[in-house]
Amino acid sequence: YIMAGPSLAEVTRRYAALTGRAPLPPLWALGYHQCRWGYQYEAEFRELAVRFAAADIPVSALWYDIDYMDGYRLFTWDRVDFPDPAALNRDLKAMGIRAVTIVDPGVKREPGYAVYDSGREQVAFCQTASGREYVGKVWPGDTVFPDFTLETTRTWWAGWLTAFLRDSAVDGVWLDMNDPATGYSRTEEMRFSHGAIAHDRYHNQYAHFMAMASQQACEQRDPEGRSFLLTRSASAGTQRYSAVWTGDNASNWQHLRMALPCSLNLSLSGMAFNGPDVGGFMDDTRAELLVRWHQAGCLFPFFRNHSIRHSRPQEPWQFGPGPLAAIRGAIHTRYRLLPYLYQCFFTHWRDGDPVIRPLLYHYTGPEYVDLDDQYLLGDALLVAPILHGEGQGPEIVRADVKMQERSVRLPPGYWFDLNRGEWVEGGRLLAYAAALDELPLFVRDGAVVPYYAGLLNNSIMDWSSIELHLFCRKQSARFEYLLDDQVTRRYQSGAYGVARISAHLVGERLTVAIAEAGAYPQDTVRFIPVVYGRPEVRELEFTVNGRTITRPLQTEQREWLCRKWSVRA
Ligand code: NBV
Repeated sequence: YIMAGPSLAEVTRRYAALTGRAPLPPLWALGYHQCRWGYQYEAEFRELAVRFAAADIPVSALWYDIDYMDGYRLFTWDRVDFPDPAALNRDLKAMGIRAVTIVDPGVKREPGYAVYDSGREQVAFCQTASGREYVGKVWPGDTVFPDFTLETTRTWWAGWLTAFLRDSAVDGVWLDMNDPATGYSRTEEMRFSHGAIAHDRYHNQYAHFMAMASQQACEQRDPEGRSFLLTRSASAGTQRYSAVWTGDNASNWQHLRMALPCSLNLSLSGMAFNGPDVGGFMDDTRAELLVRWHQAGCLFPFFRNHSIRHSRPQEPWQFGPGPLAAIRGAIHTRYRLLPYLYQCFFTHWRDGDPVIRPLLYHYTGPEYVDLDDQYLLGDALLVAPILHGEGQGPEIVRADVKMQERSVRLPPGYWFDLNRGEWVEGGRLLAYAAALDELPLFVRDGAVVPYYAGLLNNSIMDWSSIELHLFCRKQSARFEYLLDDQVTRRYQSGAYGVARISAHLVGERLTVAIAEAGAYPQDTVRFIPVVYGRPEVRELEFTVNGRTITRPLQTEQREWLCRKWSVRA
């Protein structure tokens, strides 16, 4: 296939059209996720929910790594450590916290274990050239591998997984070791189609077919709803079934810096829903690194804190009140901007544009070509995280506060600095210093940023009122807000609408017009305009679906509204 473009955006969109676009995720999957290899007891999960609430940090999902299983047997629970997983997960869900379990492909080779027996009976496992079951060595010991390239195997797998998700009240599936990792056994000997097809043919697609089978399970379990899967390996097109994370990184600054180009390249390669292990997986993280990692990652499509067993624990509260406040700020920023993030996913699904983008996606010039330490969320928000620690780069002290400095490439035009609350002129490289609790964040002139202003309570959110944060310096602002039920897959058959929003300022008057069209009921969302950086505005002329009201702007709406993220709640 040749994708002629000519622009990077056109190439990306065409590639996405060819290989498929990521569907809209369930809203909870866009929140903050807490994971760790080593969480092992029911009490730990209950305690996590309590600690998050006490720390005033929303969390949308808790993750079960391999230790929840009985002897690493797929689709089982260790009933000593988790006597009633369904009850536990239902309790968590009532608090707005979903459960995600790891599911590896390897099935314990153990006659009498029902999953193995039924797979063997259906000839569902990969074979060697001589027609024997291919045996690897993974967590449960001798392990066989489903041949996901066979439709019959996918159906068999989906049957087991559907029952498991339903019976244990689990909402998301984490696909690991699907590269496939076979331990000490030679991977090349694993063949497909009852031994007829050599390993190489499907090596790179093993995870792809596993994701396909697993998504089938999610849809069987909830035919109307949206699935959430996360996979370590993937191939072109896997984005149709699963999100991707970037695997086992390490807790150091170099890996934090690498997370940006890694996620941006995945994004350009169609994998719209992706992100790294925030905080770093291997080795011990540290306070400053953990904070900066949360800031860098809080606007990535996928946002999960994960670490290896026996490493230093890295939940947000592990390093005392200062780092906790800074991490809380980053996570709150995420939740406040969820409506904007959701819109970015929606346009990805509709048009193929990635959720996060290198600046090169929208701006041409040699200065953008190698720029991989800052990124755009959608086309309006520029994120330039601090990627070095104390003593590693330029540092200044302002009013007794230590700040790390970096340069930010601001494209031409005006940008609103969300930390300082002021307009800055772009078209230049800006030296920018940020305290530990600051993430350098800029909004383009002419942008509308949909913003969640309600209560923060894990994944329980009410999106019936949405603030429209308007950034008009020289430009009028425009936005297409896509409307749908946010729960089902009906948007895929056209059941969505669009609210066309435009805003401009003349003298003291702000004029905002919203016109809804398309296959979705009108007036389901109450939009509330909020203006940034224009203190002279006194009056609002607001037209929604043909009805106009004119009224003085409330003080709150006239003021600069970007309070520090953490106090916004
Ligand atoms: O299941 C344990 C880990 C998991 O935590 C990690 O995220 C995966 O990338 N898994 C790898 C297997 C351990 C390999 C050393």
